[in-house]
Amino acid sequence: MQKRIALITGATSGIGEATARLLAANNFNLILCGRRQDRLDKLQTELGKLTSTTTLSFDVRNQQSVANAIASLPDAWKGIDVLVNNAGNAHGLDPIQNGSIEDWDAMIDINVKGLLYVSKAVLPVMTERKSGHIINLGSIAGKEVYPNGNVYCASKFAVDALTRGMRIDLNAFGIKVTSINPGMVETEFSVVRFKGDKEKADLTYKGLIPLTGKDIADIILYVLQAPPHVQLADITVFPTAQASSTVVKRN
Ligand code: NDP
Ligand code: 8X3
Repeated sequence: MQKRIALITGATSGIGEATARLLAANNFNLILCGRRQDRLDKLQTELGKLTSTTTLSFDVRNQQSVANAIASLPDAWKGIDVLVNNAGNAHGLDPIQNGSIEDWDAMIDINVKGLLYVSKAVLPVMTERKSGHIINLGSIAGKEVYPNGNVYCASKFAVDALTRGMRIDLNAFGIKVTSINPGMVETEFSVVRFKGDKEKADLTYKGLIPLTGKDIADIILYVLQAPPHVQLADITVFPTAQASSTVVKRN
């Protein structure tokens, strides 16, 4: 079977990195993206033993960098079959009246505009070939608002709306669009949210078994291995200990 080309944003950590590892072992060639070139290099060295890989380092907030990076791909890499729009983070967890403008800008610019910029750069090849698959990392935060989640939730509600909009607009081109909406996944997510405070980050997962990046990667692989006529639209996944954003059973 011919290998498909998958471009993964946010491949330097967490869900994106786990997805890269799993897809490398399952018949995909990979375009690994992130800002931290050292991590991209390390991952490329590791996964290069399993499949063909290339790396692109850009900040999804910068539209010109996104467009330039994707345009710079050699011809052999231009036929992207799968786009995993995964890059994103929460910045802060504050009541709206105390929120930082810098955090708000980061979340809207990365989680919403960044996803749009990358999609805009990749879509021409998919619409031209009338095939492709876009997987957007949403969140339970895009389905329910929780205390102090305000702007992060808004950014993920936007991802939910964009996923639905993409599915409608790209229907005529035979392009599949899937959103995956996890609850708590232990990655660098909370360390970023709490600005490097690892102790505070660890409290998020205290007394429960959270999901791992690999759990989400398994779902992504399942979605990508569905037969051509099957389009998984929307998957919400929790750790067993979690029932909603706010209902969590801890030991
Ligand atoms: P991590 O912090 O572990 O990974 C985030 C990734 O996004 C990194 O690879 C980072 O790469 C990349 N990234 C962040 N900002 C930028 C930027 N400006 N430009 C380019 N890349 C960027 O978090 P997760 O793996 O948990 O998060 C991945 C996705 O899953 C996010 O969209 C998140 O919202 C979503 N999610 C996470 C959940 C969780 O509980 N962890 C639950 C639900 C959804 P680099 O810093 O090298 O640029
Ligand atoms: C990440 C999950 O619950 O912290 O999107 O919003 S949560």
